[in-house]
Amino acid sequence: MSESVLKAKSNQHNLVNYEETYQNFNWEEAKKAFSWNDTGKVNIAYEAVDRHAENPDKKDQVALHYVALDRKESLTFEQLSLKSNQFANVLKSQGIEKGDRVFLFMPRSPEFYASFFGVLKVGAIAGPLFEAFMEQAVQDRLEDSEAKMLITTPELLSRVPVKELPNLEKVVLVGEAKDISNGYVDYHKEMDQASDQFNIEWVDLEDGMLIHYTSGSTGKPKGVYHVHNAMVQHYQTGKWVLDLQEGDVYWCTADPGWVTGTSYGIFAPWLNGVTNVVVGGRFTPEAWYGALDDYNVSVWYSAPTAFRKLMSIGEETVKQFDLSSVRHILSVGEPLNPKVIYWGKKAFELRIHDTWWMTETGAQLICNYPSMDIRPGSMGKPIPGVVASIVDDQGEELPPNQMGNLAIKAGWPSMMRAIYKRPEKYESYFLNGWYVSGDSAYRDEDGYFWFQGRLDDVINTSGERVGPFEVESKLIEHEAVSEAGVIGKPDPERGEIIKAFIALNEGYEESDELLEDIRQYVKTGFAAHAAPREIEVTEAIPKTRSGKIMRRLLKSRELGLPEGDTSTLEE
Ligand code: 6R9
Repeated sequence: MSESVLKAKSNQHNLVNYEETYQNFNWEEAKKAFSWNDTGKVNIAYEAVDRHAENPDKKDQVALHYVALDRKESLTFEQLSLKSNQFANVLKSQGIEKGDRVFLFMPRSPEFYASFFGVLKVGAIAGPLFEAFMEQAVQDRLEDSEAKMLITTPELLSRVPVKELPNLEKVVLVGEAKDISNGYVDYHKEMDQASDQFNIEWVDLEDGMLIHYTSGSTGKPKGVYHVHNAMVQHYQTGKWVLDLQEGDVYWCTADPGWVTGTSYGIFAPWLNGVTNVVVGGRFTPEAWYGALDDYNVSVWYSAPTAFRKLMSIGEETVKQFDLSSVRHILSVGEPLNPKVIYWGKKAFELRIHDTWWMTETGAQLICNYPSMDIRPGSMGKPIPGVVASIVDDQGEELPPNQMGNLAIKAGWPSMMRAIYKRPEKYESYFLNGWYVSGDSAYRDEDGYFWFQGRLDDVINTSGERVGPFEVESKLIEHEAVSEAGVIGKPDPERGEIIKAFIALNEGYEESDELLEDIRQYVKTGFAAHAAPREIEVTEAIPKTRSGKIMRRLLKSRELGLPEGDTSTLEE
């Protein structure tokens, strides 16, 4: 691994000169791309769908390719526009008004996307939930948001404690609904009767659009509240970072229950008028490579956990598919290990571009651009229009190469506008004009940002600060290791010792020799103090649905403590 910089490959990208754009760009300028700049009328659903449906050159272009085990379907921009109009009419007839919270608890499907835009078209606020949530998780979110309506399927209804939710007036059932009595609405029946013409509700740029619940390190999930204005940044990052161009076929693997699945699974591609692929059902390498191949995907946005899984399967599987259409790959959600980038270079002959942002930030903030040199392990640089820095606990900026709080100058377009009903929680994110992310990082002399860890996960062993990610990254470079999760385990002598949980690649058996070899590998290849004193082999590392290693859970299991909120745990 001697290369330390990966150069940009020019012929397949729209290369934006980063330094120049950073100097000259302002968000006011970006607004000129939108119809509302001329008409004064705003709704993100109009800009993402109806605008293309009204354009004779665009309306018959496929907006959505949907594929799951038992279903395959495509919708043009015009069809998506008409279907969401129909659903907007259903919502109106059921008494939904501007500002109401309407939650969606269902698998990805064409109905999901039609409903989602229907909700936005009436000016209501959408709340997408992961389909795998169990009863308590559903209840917490519907209760806190005082949702008036839920759109779900008959299968998932058993996980909705309707009687415990006094604000919930209507439940729309998508699918064979048996018992349609008061309060329940049959999606297909109502859709069949609804007009496909609808006068969209024009809203204000600062009106509510979306709530995503996200777990903190303590307490109940927080309702992160976003407004229509976010579209400016979804659109612009779609151009700069996703490099979306006319004729692209784009696939973001994220579920809309996660912010990546809305900002970049819905808004960025459709605001840019690009064909969007949605793959339902479970992850298998064959299904994923198959989707890239079948739909000739050109731009692919996924997460390190998925890349690592594909990497562990080996290159033989890759070779069974024609992936030559893919020209740009991106990653988000957790640190992108250098090893994964080098694998990507080999497997796809492409760089994987890391991007950093959060539910609270609404859109990408620190990224690797197609035009930039990539330093594997770095998240890249702030996008134009965004000022990022490293600050101390008083909010004072730190010089290069010093680790501190990763912070962003408050005020970018897609920033959350509230934590629902918790103003003091919202305020607690800001310090001295900075939005403080809760991540620790440093910036090098050339302005590249390097992620170190969530602040609450940093390990202190014998006075040395160790970021679990760096140890995990090293561990998975060992040929036997496929996944790793690292925690600090309290130790009377050292404060904490490093304990690693690992999953082994196929063909490897656990043995004392192997574990010692892995330990030595970290010790000699990374740092002696960072070598795990304890290594435990497990089947799988617990992760959130968005692919983050749940170190908190590893730790409470290790210490025999209550597991706390596990609603975002992947099965
Ligand atoms: C979009 C999203 C946010 C947290 C964030 C950080 C971690 C995200 C990352 C990354 C290292 C990256 N994170 N991207 N860490 N490198 N490129 O993931 O939102 O689910 O709210 O998570 O995820 O710790 O603070 P969210």
